Amino acid sequence: MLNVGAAQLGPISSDESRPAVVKRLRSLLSQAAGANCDLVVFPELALTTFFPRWYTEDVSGHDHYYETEMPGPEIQPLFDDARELGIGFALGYAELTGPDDDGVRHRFNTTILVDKEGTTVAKYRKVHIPGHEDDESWRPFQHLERRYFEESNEGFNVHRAFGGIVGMATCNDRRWPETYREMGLQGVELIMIGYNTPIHYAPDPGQNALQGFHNHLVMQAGAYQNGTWVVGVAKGGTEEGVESLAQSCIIAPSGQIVAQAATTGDELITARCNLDKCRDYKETLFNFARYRRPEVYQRITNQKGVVEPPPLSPEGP
Ligand code: CDT
Repeated sequence: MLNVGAAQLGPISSDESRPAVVKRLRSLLSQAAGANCDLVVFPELALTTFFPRWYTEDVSGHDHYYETEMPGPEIQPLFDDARELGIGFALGYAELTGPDDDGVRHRFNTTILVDKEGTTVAKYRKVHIPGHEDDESWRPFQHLERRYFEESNEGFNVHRAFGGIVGMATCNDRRWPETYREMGLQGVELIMIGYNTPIHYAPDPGQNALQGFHNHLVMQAGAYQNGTWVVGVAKGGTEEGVESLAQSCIIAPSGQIVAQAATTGDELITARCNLDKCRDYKETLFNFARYRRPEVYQRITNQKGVVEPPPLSPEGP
């Protein structure tokens, strides 16, 4: 049994200081401790505004939104609280690494998992980076994640922590079935996903009204098809004029939503997650060892884009 909190955040303005944001996170952590939570999940980029909505000519123009150490002195109080309260957390933030062997620093959209002793036990760097690289002035706001973050090649690793097998994914990752299956194949029992999802999707605004539906659709399917709990946590509300989806939720291995946020602001929702319920699915319908057919799934890893069959010949078959 794991008591899990999803700590949804409302908007963070571009001039909100790290200490002010950390105060909000600490308040949610303390509420979660009051609710007897073992683990709290915060959203993607939980320390800053969603800065990829603005273009800077020089990529380093946004470096003040990145963390160069974790925890740095401004974030340390959150880790101290975790240790004192005996509660773990997952936290998304922008990571700027130190120089590698070639002197290059790297930017990742990162989530860490911190245990009840306040120790970082796992790190995940976002794999599926959405949006675009260059300024697209026709959009009402930009989605320049592909300018400000590298795609991680580290994949979807799972970790023995909090008495179970847990994994992480970030925002756009939740739309890709491979995310869940990679972790499902490692026996994952709880997947933590933070997100910032603007309601307006400029390339196809017809999808705007479906954002909430798609959000739940993908996470519920991922939970059910892999027999795992999924915790989806938003930074929602209207941030710097851009409305983002809230609807944070906790999903059981049955695919059913067992808790959902009612507001678009800072809000904690909780659920008592029985990790053994994963077996109901992992050992029956989705008994991978018995029923999967990887020998006929080769396109999944050998091919990236769509390859259609050859066109029909005008002479017929
Ligand atoms: N942060 C993030 O990954 N957001 C994306 C928006 C997609 S539109 C560019 C998401 O999948 O919700």
